Amino acid sequence: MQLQNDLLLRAARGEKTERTPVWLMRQAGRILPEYRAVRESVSGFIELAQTPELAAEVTIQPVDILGVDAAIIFSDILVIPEAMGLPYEMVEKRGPWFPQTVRSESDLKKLRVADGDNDLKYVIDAIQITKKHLNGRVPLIGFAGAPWTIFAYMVEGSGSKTFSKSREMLYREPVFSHKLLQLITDSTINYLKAQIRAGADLVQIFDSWAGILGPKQYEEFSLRYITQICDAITEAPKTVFAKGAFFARESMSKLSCETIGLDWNMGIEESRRLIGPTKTLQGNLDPAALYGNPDQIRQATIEMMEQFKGSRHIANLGHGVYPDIDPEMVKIFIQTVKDFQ
Ligand code: 1CP
Repeated sequence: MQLQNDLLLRAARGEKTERTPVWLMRQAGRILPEYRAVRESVSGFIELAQTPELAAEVTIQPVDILGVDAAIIFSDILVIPEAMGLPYEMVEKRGPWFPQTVRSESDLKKLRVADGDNDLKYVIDAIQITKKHLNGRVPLIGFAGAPWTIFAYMVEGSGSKTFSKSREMLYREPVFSHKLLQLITDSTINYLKAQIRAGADLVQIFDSWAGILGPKQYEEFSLRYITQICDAITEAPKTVFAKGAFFARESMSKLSCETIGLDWNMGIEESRRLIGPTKTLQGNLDPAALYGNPDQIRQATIEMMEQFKGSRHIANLGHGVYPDIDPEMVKIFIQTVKDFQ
């Protein structure tokens, strides 16, 4: 189906656009009262994500209510470990928790390479329903976690400030670590290809825990696998967002992806210099800027837009929108991007 608004895809490919497209990481499941209403009708996050009609409904809410130029499918990066045989729970107000972890060869033997169409059928169904309901209004973004970030949760068993058990594994068991990372990578490639077949117009890889590795380990245990994914996915444009990986920007310019996401600690002009002119950059307003008053938000957004001006850009925050941000302030950010000349 022909898209009515394909700004995101054209900006990703480096084509001319009338204005800069804008969307927000974590736009679907956090800030909207309309989301919370749907969320309260089910037992929790997992039931919502596994009910395709409802997942499609909350995916489209930000398009209707906020006016963003893309939808992102409502799911989580942790559906991959589950599809590989490691189930998770979402503990209210605390986040993900895995009853079992993966720390030995015998744990590894219990895992399988996920098949996107079968093991993650509920996401694939949700994408198809979302595409139907969107009816070509805006592109739909599919996503997955980067292998290193997924590895960190599978070894640790939950979120963590330091992910010291996962990082311990890289030092003590590098061979085991590479085996697990390869298994996650193969699953992720299957999953992203299935998302694109189902209708995802662009895919984003979230390396949320990139910044806790040093530069050398980041090359060996993360970028190597992101490279495999980018090389394998040729069916749609790819965005790589590696939070905190300021040290890897030059290396990332060699990835076969169209767009690189910047967090708000990364200088815009410096990033453009390090990455070069051949990638689109996405980001990177400080999510906390949306706690400001409307004038402050407009000014911060214009300052950001001026620094990107003239080069390939998709406007976004530098990380996911915080759950207690007022949706009216998000609308001011979006409108300011749309009005920017
Ligand atoms: O918010 C959206 O737009 C909906 C889709 C979405 C996405 C893109 C969800 C739903 N999760 C994600 C990605 C995600 N999940 C990332 C990568 C992006 C980022 O860095 O923010 C990460 C690291 C996760 C893992 C995760 N899931 C956490 C973080 C825990 C930690 O270690 O700090 C948490 C709290 C979740 C739960 C979750 N995921 C999504 C929702 C709506 C929720 C809340 C669950 C609920 O409603 O109870």
